[in-house]
Amino acid sequence: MDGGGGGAASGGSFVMAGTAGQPDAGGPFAGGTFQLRSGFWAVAGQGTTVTEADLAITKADGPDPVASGSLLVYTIAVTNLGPAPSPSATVTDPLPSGVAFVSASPGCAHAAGVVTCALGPLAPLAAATVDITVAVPPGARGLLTNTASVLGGAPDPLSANNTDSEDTTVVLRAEGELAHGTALRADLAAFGGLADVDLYRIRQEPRASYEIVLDEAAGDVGLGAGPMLDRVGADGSTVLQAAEPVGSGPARSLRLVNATSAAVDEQMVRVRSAACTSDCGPDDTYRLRVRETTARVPRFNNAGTQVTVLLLQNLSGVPVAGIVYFWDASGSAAGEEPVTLDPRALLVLNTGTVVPGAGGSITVVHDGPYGALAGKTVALEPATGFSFDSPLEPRPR
Ligand SMILES: [Ca+2]
Ligand SMILES: [Ca+2]
Ligand SMILES: [Ca+2]
Repeated sequence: MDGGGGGAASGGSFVMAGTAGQPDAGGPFAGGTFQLRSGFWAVAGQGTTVTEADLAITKADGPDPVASGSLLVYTIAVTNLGPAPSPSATVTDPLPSGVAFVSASPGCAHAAGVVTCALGPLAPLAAATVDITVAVPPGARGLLTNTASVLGGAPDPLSANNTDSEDTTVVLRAEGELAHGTALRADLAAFGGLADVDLYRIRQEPRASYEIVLDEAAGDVGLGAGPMLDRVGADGSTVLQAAEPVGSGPARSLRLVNATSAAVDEQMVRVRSAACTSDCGPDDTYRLRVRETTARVPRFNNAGTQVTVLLLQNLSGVPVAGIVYFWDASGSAAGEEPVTLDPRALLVLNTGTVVPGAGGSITVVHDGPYGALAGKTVALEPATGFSFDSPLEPRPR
């Protein structure tokens, strides 16, 4: 049917008289209403008007891998593969649990963890793209999977391409590394209203102890239950040890003792706030200071008739537990002795009972605050009445 002349007919009703058929395909068709499909080769078929529009969605992410506590952008593209125009296209994207919505392209709205984007009409072979920016939770690690789907305003002959999933690997991000002498200030601000988690790496040398003090908590960090300071495992979340309050304020002290003969590299120190779980900002700050608390006495000697006595005094108001390590002149382990000291107590240890006949140096690791222990060794030579003192001092680093 033709509207006449050289142009294509458009609009209007056409009446097909007689019997439509395609003899070599087995026709004729029974009578009824016929519509024309578009295209150069017009095909007559029976049924409703052909308005099928095959929408297809693809989802991409960036960056991947993404660091915990940073922003992740999902890019969603919808293409109309035709043949008919799609009067509308709506993308629905339920965000992975834990992430926080930050922003999205115009036409998108966020409610209760679901982003919905109205893309408007799409002509055949036209495409539309939207970006959705989310915040990855601080302290998170693992895999995020996000599936988005599209629904068009026209019948879609192929539903398999109406959803697409994207995986994103989240790697744990540490703020930095702590070591003896570290003094830093940081905040608990995070993207998307999430609760911040600050993670710090710390290398614990063999047979060494450390104190990490968090103080000068400002803003919300100092409110309510105050800051939370923990030693955590390599996963950044398994709590191995919680800090103790210092006094009645928000200051905290975390004291680490590595009593093993191997360095511990994988553990981390974690800072969070009990008070601001959703509204922390750049004004919510704290100070972190690190001291190695391992102490050292350069000399003891139990050779011959000499006997060395170790005196340790707990200068602090808290009980202190520690281990005294004896090292021979070549630096090899010669013995060890656990010690406990009540607040302000004095301990006298005859080292001749622990490492008889040996001589060398002593180190002391303990779970007390930095500077909690004072002491010295006194080497006595009974034959001459001569004595020699060596002071306990911080281990040089
Ligand atoms: Ca489709
Ligand atoms: Ca990916
Ligand atoms: Ca932070």
